[in-house]
Amino acid sequence: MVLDNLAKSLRDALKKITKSSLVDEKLIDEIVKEMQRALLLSDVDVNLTLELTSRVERRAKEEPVPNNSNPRNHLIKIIYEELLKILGKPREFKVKPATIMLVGLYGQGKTTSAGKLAKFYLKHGLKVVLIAADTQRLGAFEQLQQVAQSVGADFFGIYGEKNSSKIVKEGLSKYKDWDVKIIDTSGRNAIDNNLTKEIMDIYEISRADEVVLVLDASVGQQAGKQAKAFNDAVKITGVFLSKLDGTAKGGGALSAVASTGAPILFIGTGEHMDDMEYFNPARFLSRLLGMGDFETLMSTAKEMQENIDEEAMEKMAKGKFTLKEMYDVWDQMSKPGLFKKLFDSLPMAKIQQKEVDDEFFSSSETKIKRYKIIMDSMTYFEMENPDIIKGTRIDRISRGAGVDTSDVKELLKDYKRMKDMVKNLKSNRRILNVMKKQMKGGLPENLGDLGNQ
Ligand SMILES: Nc1nc2c(ncn2[C@@H]2O[C@H](COP(=O)(O)OP(=O)(O)OP(=O)(O)O)[C@@H](O)[C@H]2O)c(=O)[nH]1
Ligand SMILES: [Mg+2]
Repeated sequence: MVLDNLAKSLRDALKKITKSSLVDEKLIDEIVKEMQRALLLSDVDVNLTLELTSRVERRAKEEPVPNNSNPRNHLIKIIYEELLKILGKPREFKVKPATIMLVGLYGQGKTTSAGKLAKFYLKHGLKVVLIAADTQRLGAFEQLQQVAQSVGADFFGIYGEKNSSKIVKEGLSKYKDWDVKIIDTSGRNAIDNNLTKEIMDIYEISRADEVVLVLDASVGQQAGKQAKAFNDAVKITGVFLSKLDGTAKGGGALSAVASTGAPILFIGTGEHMDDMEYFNPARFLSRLLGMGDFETLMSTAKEMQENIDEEAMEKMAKGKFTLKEMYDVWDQMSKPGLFKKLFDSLPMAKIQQKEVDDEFFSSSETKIKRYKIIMDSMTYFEMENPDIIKGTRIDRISRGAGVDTSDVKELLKDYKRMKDMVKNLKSNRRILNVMKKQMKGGLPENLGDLGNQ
């Protein structure tokens, strides 16, 4: 995980709180000191650190503990809220067709991040082209070409061409029907007029939807100065904070960039093309503190109560999940969007979501009808024991239902996927139960309960 040291120190502090028998001034002072140490070591600005910790101290000592909480949970909540403030506000980011310019100084990670973004969009099923508009760096053309190849994106460049605007113009015209165009631009040693002009020219031509500044997090709070300078010069729409994996100064970089008001959109967490995350401050902080996906859990618990058919879920979460249950579930699934909503709202399900495409959830009426017909051709025993449905049984069932054997196989495949999701649902159920219990106390009493799931 990124920011290992900071995470460990903050988690230790929180553990100390949960283990203490009493929240008194001595404990608050100790916690405040530990937080200061941890934040300063992570290169967070001294003033920012002192402001943050004095707010924690004042609130912890002065604010009355709400009736529905207890002193320990209240202190943890204050720490969470104050840390969240220094991470900035999330900017809504939708995966949709876009032209994106990546800008930044030499070696910040522009080309690598361009590849990561391309892969991210490709995974969402969009058509992506990478445009090589870096005319400064020797070998920039080949490097981006290689990156494009490795992620499976299209590539456009004009070898030897020094006019970046010309490259962008031709690239955008040739690939105008592509969903996402990502432009890798030239770096410089520092922001100067040449760089500003080049960026502005490319912006004029491309009318880019996003001008994303790529910043190397290993410079710590200095990243904030760069963000401000770029924002003043060319108006960026967001920041891609790269190399957060390899630095102890990440806290400084994150907080300093956030304090400029430029939203951090993505973080780079390694050299590989998958090492990128969309940055959501609350989610990031919850994970850092080992609270599980706290925000999501909170909203999930609420949504569960509002939207989810508890009874159906209860049934699924208990006991086995055979084709019989699946048959019942199809009725639920025919309500548009219900299942997707259910799985979307479960934090752990996100892991699986990648494998669960929309098509699966929006299963058309015809598919459901076909599945029901197929299941009608099965024996009761087969419905209860789907694992035995192989070879000749598949032949018999498909003949009986008047469908192709591949339809039966497809049904079995969907069943397996659902079964896996239900398994997942059970572990989520555990988390939600912990949540429900703890919600009365404001925050999870025992962080380990959530952090380790
Ligand atoms: N550990 C780690 N390394 C990264 C990350 N992003 C980029 N790098 C590495 O940083 C180095 C520079 O990355 P590039 O993508 O070439 O940077 P650039 O901004 O395009 O550089 P120029 O084209 O020279 O201006 C490479 O060795 C990358 O592998 C990251 O998130 N984590
Ligand atoms: Mg480059």
